[in-house]
Amino acid sequence: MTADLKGKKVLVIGSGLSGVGSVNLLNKVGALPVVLEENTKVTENDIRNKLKEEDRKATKIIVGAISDEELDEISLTVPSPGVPLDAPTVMRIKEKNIPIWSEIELAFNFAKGKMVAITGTNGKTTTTTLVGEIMKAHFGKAYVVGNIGVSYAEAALEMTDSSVTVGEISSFQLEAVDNFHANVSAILNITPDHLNRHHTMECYVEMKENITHNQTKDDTCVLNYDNEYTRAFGDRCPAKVVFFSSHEKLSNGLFLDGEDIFMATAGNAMKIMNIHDMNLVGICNVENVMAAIAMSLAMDVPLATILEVIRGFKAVEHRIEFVATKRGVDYYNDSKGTNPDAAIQGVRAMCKPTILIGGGYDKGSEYDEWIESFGDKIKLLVLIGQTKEKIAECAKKHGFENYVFKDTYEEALEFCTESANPGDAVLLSPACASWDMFPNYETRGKRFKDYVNKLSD
Ligand code: UMA
Repeated sequence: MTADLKGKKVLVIGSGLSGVGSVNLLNKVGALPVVLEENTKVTENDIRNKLKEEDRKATKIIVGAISDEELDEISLTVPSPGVPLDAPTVMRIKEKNIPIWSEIELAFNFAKGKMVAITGTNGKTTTTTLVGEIMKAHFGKAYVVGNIGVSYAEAALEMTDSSVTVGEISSFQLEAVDNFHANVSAILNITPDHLNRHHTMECYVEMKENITHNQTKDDTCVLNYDNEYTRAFGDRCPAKVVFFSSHEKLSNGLFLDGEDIFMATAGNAMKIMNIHDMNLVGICNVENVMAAIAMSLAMDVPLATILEVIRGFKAVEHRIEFVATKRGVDYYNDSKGTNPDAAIQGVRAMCKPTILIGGGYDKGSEYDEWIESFGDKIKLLVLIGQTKEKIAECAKKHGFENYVFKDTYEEALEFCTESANPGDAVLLSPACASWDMFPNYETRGKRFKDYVNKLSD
């Protein structure tokens, strides 16, 4: 524990997962949390209900704007990851020289044990989950936190000196770090993303490289040799670098040769597994697995344990579940993506041009963030169900016009198959519940799988 916030007023901006977790930690360490929610559609009552029961009384809630007088009483600010550091409120905070910590900085200051931190444009969630499973197999328990949808702050105070934490860390979370220090880190890949937030590719790359903040040669950073940004970072990286490559035989690090993964030290390569021994498909998953092996070895987990976990690691049914490759097209069933947040994870897991099936029962969700997550990845959106017009309106608002409406599920599936080219992916990740057309999401997912499995090769 490196910070004493007892009796200090700490401003938490945002009342989402990260804000709720930060408030919980702050209350427990005797700080006086103030939540600022700038979305005026949300009521004070909504926020109070989202907070943990024990935090409701002691937390001051402000909806809308914070006054200068109120700001003058603040000792520290913790903006949620979704709050840009050039947002007007944050600019006022900077002018007043009030320190700013991201949620992971707040959490790290109170956390204990070892930290494995994973970033990258794609593959973070799968890799974090896999490394989490490997750590659990070896150490008995591991905290899996961060961008994966679990607040690091909320878990931090439970940790002990022997804890192991695996964090999926986004570029947003790395914007305001100071003491944050991972024992083992990884940058899986960097391709253009979130440029509206970071403005330039240089800034985005710099934020990703911040995962090595405070690392020294006693620490390890796992980097992708095939990616121009991460390969170049190898020369400047403050930690000991372990590269992985799916394209080149390395003399040090992990690489793919044919269908086998090798581990090389000083030019001596040893085969460690065949890619058919894992249940994950696609070259990006081979890369994720190589990165996971490198990180786990750096955490001193025996290779045999690592390989055993990888062999048994499967996507959960209906959750970004790989179904089959038919005529060069990969089909994924994410029927469990029943809300925009979950469906964002589905989009993020894709590493090929993707045709997406969306829409379903109207739960009154907002689809803006989901549409924004499409980037260049989603080439076509096939809309079904009650929400199709609402989603189309939202897509248009965000400049995404490549959508079609289909009246039945079968028509949607057939249209996807006709429209996909070899090298594409088709993803069912509707961002909506299924109840307008199906009894449940399992039925929706099963019918997708049945359809795909009957397609000829
Ligand atoms: N808000 C303000 N002012 C602003 C901006 C937002 O008050 O200027 C308020 C919003 O009205 C809302 C709240 O802040 O009430 C939302 O905060 P948030 O967007 O940070 O969302 P959280 O629910 O706290 O979730 C965040 C991460 N969200 C983002 O980075 C956008 C989650 O990652 C993460 O799982 C969670 O913390 C726990 O750590 C999601 C994500 O989309 C999955 N991440 C991006 C990605 O993966 O591409 C980076």
